[in-house]
This record gives sequence, structure tokens and C-alpha cells, in this order.
Amino acid sequence: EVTRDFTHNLPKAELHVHIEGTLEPELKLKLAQKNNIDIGQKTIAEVEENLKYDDLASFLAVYYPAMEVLVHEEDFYELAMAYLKKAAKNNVRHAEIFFDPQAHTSRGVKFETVINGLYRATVDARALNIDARLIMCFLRDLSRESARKILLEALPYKDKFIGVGLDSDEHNNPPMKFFNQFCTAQEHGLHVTAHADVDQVNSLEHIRELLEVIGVERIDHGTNIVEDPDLVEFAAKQGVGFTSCPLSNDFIASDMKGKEVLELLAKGVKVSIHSDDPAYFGGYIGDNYYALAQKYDLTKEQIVALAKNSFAASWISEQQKAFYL
Ligand code: ES4
Ligand code: ZN
Repeated sequence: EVTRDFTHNLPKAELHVHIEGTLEPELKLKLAQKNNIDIGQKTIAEVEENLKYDDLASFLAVYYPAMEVLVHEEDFYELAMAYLKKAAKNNVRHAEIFFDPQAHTSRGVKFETVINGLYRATVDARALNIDARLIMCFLRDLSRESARKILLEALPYKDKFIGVGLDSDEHNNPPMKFFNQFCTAQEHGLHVTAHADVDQVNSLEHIRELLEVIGVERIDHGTNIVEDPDLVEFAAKQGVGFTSCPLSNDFIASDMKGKEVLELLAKGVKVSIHSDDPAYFGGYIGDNYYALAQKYDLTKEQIVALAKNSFAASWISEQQKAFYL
């Protein structure tokens, strides 16, 4: 029998968490007060009242405005440390954490402020027995010029993050819009991943571009790939990872996508379970494993296989990988 203790205590890698999506109502209120920002909410109940969404667009409309409480380097440090402490309780041993610099630079916060605060938390995470890394995402609903600008601003700091990702509103924003940025990132030795959200128009086309043209190492969500067996075979052969987030999917698509996850697992694709925006979707990584296990009656063996995939699809050294696999 699969218990909550089993899913939470299993050693795992977190590969799909947006640091801004770990901003809990309590910290949001604390930072608003500290930074003298009127967010129009004074109690945790009032903040929670505002958490209403049922698709990607309605979610993002709540998500971005909440970030305005993040202003100083210390705020980013505190946000990331709070997340890492929760991750440690979920026995996360390795974390590759997304951040959205454009969501902050567009409000007048310097890139340097964001990365220095987050990076310092990843260094201090060593004391929690977590190997934490950062992945900088481009906001796909902004222009390619904006993505170019932030990439050039970020490159001098490239020892502080390990890869680039692509997130935000996918509608009418295909991966190829950012082809040049992905190429430049790859030329600089950065890893590459990108979101292919569930429930999107042209989802398979976007997944094909990511796999066949850009050559991403992972796809975030992307479980719609099961609709194309040839692409699944290609992804399996290339060892591409798929980071699925059950509780997020349940909000965004009213479906945890467990059927798709199990099909990919059975076909030898490196699919794994993660938390996306845990402060918004009702749980951290252990809760995501547990919810999926309950809903689809997963065996311990399947859960262990998913956790092993999280290390296999991670960007740790082969030596570290051998330790976990
Ligand atoms: C996101 Cl659920 C989701 N999809 C796309 N971009 C995102 N950023 C944060 N959460
Ligand atoms: Zn995501």
C-alpha cells in the first residue's frame, strides 16, 4: 500500500518548479508590508480568496501581479529559502528551479538583484542536503527581442544558472519564435528545456519543433506526445525527459494526466512527477506523487520508477546519477 510517508520520503529530484509559484500567502503579506506595497489584501483569507483560475490564462492573470511584492535581493533569497526548506521535507535531493527574470525586470527590478538573491539560497541549500540549481525562463508571450535582451543580460552570470526554459502563455507563441535564443544558449553550454503545456492548440506541432528542430533535453508537461507514437519513440530513443505536474494539470486541464504518464513510463520515456506552482495548485512534490498514486492506484514500483526518472532526466553529473539510479 502506498502511503503519504512513502511518497514524501522517497528521494527525488525536483525538475519543474517555478520559484515565483512557491510564494505562499503568508510570505506575500509579509513582503508587502515590509516593502510598503498595497496589494489590496490584508489577510491570508483575502489572499486565498483571490486564487481563482481554471485554465492557463486565468491562472497567469493572478500569478504575475502577485510578484510585485518581490523587490530586493533579500526577498528573492527568502522566497527561495522558504521553498528549499519545504523541498527538504519532501526529501528532494536535487532541484532545478525555474525563475522568470522578465517578470521582474519589467517592473524595474534588476536582473542582478533577482539572480544574486536566488543563487545565494541555492548555495545555502547545501546545508539542507539539497543540490539546487537555477534555470532561467523566457516569457513566451513577450517578444523575441525581449528574450534576446534578457539572455544577453544573463550571460555574464552564466556560472549561476545551468539552463534556459520557456514558459508563460503558449497560445500563438510556438517554440520556434525563440529559435535564435535557444541556439545562443546552447552555444554557451547551457542546458535547454521548454514548456509544452497540456490543453494547448497546436500542442503536437510545438512538441515536434522542440524535439526535432531545437533539440531540447526535456519538455515540461508535454504528455500530449502520446497522441503521436512516432514522436514518443523518438523521445524515448533520445532520452528526453517529460516533467508532469498532476495537481497543476488538474487545475489547468481538469485532468491529472495520469493515463498519459503511465503510457510514457511503460514505453520507456523518462517521465517524472513535479510540482509546477505549489503555492497555487495545492501541494508540493510529495503531494503531487501522492495525489497521482491515489487517483491511478499506482504501485510502489511505478512510483520508484518515476522518482528514478527524475534523477535520470536531471542535469547532474553522470557520477551523481549513478548514485541515485
Ligand atoms: C506556468 Cl502552469 C504554467 N504554464 C506556463 N507557464 C507557467 N509559469 C508558471 N506556471
Ligand atoms: Zn511550469
